[in-house]
Amino acid sequence: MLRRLLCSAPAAALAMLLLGASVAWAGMGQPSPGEMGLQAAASPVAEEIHKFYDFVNIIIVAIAVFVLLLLIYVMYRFNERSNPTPSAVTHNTALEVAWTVVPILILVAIAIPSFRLLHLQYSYPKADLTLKATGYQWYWEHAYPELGISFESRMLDDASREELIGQNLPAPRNLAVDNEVIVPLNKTVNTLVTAAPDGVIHDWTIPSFGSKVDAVPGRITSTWFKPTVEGIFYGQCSELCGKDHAFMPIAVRVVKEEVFAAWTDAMKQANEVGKSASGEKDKEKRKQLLQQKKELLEKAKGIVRQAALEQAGVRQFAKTEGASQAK
Ligand SMILES: [Cu+2]
Repeated sequence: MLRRLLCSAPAAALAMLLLGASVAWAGMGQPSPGEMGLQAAASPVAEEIHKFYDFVNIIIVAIAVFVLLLLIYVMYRFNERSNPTPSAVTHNTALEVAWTVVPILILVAIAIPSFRLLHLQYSYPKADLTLKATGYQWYWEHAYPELGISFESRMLDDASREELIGQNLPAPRNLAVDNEVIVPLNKTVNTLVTAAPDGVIHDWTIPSFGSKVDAVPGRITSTWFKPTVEGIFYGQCSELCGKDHAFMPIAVRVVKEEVFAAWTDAMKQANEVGKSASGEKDKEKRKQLLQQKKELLEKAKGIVRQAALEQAGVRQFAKTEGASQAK
């Protein structure tokens, strides 16, 4: 009960106002225990979402407090004891105009920043990189059409997570995946999202980027983000899609530009070698090429692992410093 009370939006907003920070209680890139509010922002769109959320919360709290005070006043001033002969007035034109016009003005005040935010989300800036996410039952495929790279991302089972945790790499339950999406820091990424033609609707979401868009079979939808913080950012399929809906997380790792370049190089090479392996008729040679491909993929994984280790030492889960960094 107390928790529900604490989690109500006006209470949360009041708490935020008192604390002077909107994101202090939430982690960045993933949910944190006892979290209130939104996950910390790591992209321009997410920052604007936070500002809008705070703004609307202030209005909600003001209205709730106003109505509460009014009710208390009426209860004391107009109860039977203090006001034995009630007034017979039924109309007051000025008051009626006011209680119609004031809510309209409040709605207009909310609409203006709301449309501005919507415009920001749907006015795609020039992209530095295109990512394509395809939802399957029940995993994601991620591709970089310009670079000729593509791979599947599946949720890690407990044994694989334990292994990573043993190497001091964070691998949260129901969020960690085998192949993370790698993107460079401070670059605009346009994400094209779709689902398997014979599949169902999914939704590609990363809360800290303010990115959320349905993956619809036979259609391409899109969302953009420009990550402003290094690290790992998790999301989950956000459209009820079937029995394993809860087990198709999305993980995006933001790395330095040079790390991204090294990773794409290895992935591209692996791709080329893989192609020549499938065209190779000589069995022995093909085996060699496939081995080479495996080594290149391992190299790419190693680059990601190295970046992950460095990032894990730096920050970021449920810390206020992550939030101030994002501002
Ligand atoms: Cu799904």
